[in-house]
Amino acid sequence: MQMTFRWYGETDPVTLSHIKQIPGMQGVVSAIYDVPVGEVWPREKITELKQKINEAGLTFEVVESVPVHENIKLGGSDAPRLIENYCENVRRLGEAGVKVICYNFMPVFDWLRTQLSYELPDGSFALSYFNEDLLQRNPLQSELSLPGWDESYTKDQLRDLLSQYADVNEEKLWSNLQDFLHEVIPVAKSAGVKMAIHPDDPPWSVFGLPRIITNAENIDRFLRMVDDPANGLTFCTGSLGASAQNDLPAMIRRFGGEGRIHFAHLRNILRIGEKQFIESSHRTTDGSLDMYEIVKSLVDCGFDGYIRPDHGRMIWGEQGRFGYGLYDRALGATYLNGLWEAIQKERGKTV
Ligand SMILES: [Mn+2]
Repeated sequence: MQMTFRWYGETDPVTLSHIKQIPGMQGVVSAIYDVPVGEVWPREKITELKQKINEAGLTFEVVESVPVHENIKLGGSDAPRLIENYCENVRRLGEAGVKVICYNFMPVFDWLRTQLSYELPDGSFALSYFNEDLLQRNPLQSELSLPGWDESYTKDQLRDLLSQYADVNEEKLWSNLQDFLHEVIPVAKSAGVKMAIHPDDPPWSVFGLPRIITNAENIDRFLRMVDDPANGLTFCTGSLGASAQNDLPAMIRRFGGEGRIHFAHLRNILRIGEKQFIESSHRTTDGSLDMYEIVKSLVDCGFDGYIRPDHGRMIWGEQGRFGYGLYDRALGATYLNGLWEAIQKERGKTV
């Protein structure tokens, strides 16, 4: 296992030297943020980013994310050109030593929350999701954007995009995903890169849009579409765990056992009813997910990929990018390292 931390580049209030000071931190997960979605990333930008991270004593082997252009998800007429650009990015990242690319195939919206600063009883602030609040919102009335998104839209762009999705049901989205995988996976394979799809967050339909990477059955269907280790998963516990139907340790044993989990986002959430949750601290007793069982399942299937503590709360007065502050994510990494060491030693393995 390699412990990593997401970093948003020079504009991120969290610095590389702070990240390096977190015990056991080996690498940074980042991306090129100033090239429009669908375009090819210049080699110099990739090299410069890698150099900066390496100079801080950290590796750069995971990219999160190379976003998939909406016209690929829509199956638009320019999808072949956009997929070719995507393949070129995969080749260039492979040349730069990147081993895993995280991406998602969620229409229009990336992860969605209804509150970015939900105050917990201890005075810390967390991201939260209440479906009732979402249903009361009309995405066309307010400009929706979240700090973790790769793209945000103006009202006009959003209206246009949502109308284009009117004909895209789940089966159509599956078929567009298949077209994407058929082109991208062989390129990834020869570039020495493993593609790792991020599950839909939350794992249900929002604003009537289809969402398909949501449960074990659908993940199995996804893996079979191109049955190759280069076609794998980012196992995000907070996303999949928002649905009580998902048995996360069982899913890890099943898909990790097949060598298809390349990257894990480990965080806890507190489910407080159907389609309602708060992003709690990482500790098992603070949320609904058994983090011990989750880490144990990863150890037991011989997981040797990358892990990162996912979102954290805002604590100790920190101001910054919601979900991506330094302190609580650093505590999360330390907790996960502790679980990892204990379970490895319990199994008679070295850490
Ligand atoms: Mn995640």
